[in-house]
Formats: sequence, C-alpha cells, structure tokens
Amino acid sequence: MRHTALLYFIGPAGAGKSTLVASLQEWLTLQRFEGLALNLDPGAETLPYSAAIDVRERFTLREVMAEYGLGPNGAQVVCADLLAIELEWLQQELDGVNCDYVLADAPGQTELFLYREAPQVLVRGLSPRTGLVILFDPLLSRTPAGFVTQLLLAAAAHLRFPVPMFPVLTKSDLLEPQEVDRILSWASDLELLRGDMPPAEGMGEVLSGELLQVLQRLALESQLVAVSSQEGEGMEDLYALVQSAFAGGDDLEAHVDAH
Ligand SMILES: Nc1nc2c(ncn2[C@@H]2O[C@H](COP(=O)(O)OP(=O)(O)O)[C@@H](O)[C@H]2O)c(=O)[nH]1
Ligand SMILES: [Mg+2]
Repeated sequence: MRHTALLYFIGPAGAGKSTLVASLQEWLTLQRFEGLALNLDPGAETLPYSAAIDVRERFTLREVMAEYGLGPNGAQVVCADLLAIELEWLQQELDGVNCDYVLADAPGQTELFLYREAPQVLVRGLSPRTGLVILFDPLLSRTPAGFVTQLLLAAAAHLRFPVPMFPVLTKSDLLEPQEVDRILSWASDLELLRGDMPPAEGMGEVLSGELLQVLQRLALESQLVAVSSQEGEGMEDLYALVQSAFAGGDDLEAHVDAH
C-alpha cells in the first residue's frame, strides 16, 4: 500500500463532506495526482463520486435496521460499531491500491464518529499517515456563537484523534465575500471573534483568554480554508496545507516499512 496520506472528512450531516470528496478528487485528477475515494457511510443512498472502496459492500444502514429490528438512529450506532469489525477488510482493500491521497467520506453522524470506540480503532489502525478534514457549516459559521460552537466540536475531534487536522469552511458560494473574509479573520484572530460576540449573550466573558488559547491550539492548529465544491474553489489552498503537513511522507513510509 502506498499513499501520501489518508484523510477523513468529518462534520455535521449536510455540511458537504461527500461533495468535497468528489470535488477534491476531481481537482487532484486535473493536477495529475490520484485521489482514491473511500466511502465509510453505510447509509449513503447515492454518492457524487465513484468509491474505489465502499463499506456498503459489507453492510448498509437498511440491512442493519432489518437485521437488528432497529430504527435509523439505533442502526446508526450499530453501524458505527461495525466499522471496527471491517478494519481487516478495509486494510486488505487499501493494500491493493496505490494513490496519492485516500479521501475517506465519514458518516454524517459526527458525534458517533467522535464518541464511539470503533472509529478510533479505524483511525488508529488503517494508515500510519492520517489526517482529519473537519467541515464548518457556512450558515452556522456566520454568527460568532455559531462559529465558536464549531470550534468546540473541532477541538473535541482533535482531542479524540490526535492527528493533523484541517478545518474547512464549506459552501463559501452561499456567503457574501465579506462574510467569508470575516469568518477567516475570526479564525486567524480569536480576539477579534471575542470582540464581535454580542454583549447581550454574555459570551464575550465566557471566552476567556485561556479558552481562546485552547481553541487556537486544538481547533485551529492549521489555518481555516474556505472552499466551494460547487465552484471548485479553495481546493488548491486545502491541498497546499495537507501536502505541507505530510511532506516527507515517502521518507516516513520507508521508515515505517523498515521496522
Ligand atoms: N451551494 C453549495 N452547495 C453545496 C456545496 N457542497 C455541497 N453542497 C450541497 O449540500 C448538500 C449536502 O452535501 P453532502 O456532500 O451530501 O453533505 P454530507 O452530508 O456532509 O456528505 C447537497 O445538496 C449538496 O449539493 C457547495 O460548495 N456549495
Ligand atoms: Mg455524505
């Protein structure tokens, strides 16, 4: 198996994970790189990319619902746990392919991906060079409180998965350019974010200097990038960050293989 890195795309349902996997894959192809799509969502009905490896070959949400007599919510939990059982199968599938990046489309239920044990097993076991792309919803990111909520989620994700993490503001075409600029400046200057908190919500005080430092370190280790999968914008910026984090990846692989 050879790949520069395996990236998990996580974030709220509907944030644009699957579409971003499709867009980034297309962009990589245009640059003559190879991005291989891995679908980890057993509940996906249709996908905007063709998955080289697809967990639905092993089980689907519908099958789990029928087999265990569960509704969709209970079945999602079982599905999250079943991912760990498929680790070996996923490894075998990955062993058979060479590519530059593996783009793993995670299920929409971020909290299950973060809090269940099975995804941990997967993230730790599948590749020695793993990164996390965490998606920020554009409409939620428009208000300071909504943006902070997502920083907290990103911080929790980074605590759970201590691997390089890349925060991405999705669907930037749905925002005014000034809104995008404002959100990006909040990310690069959290004091500005604190200043923009409406005093009535009392959130300015909640955001102590210490909390801002924690968010900076955990959620914004890497610069926030704005992308639009619809317009194909921002792919280059995202790629540049990922590439610089994993530069020297080949040396690392040689190192790992030597042991
Ligand atoms: N305007 C716009 N819509 C998008 C963009 N990316 C995704 N969407 C739409 O957002 C919805 C959810 O996208 P999807 O990729 O399925 O989200 P997921 O649940 O996170 O995988 C779909 O209707 C997409 O067409 C984008 O960059 N711009
Ligand atoms: Mg999806």
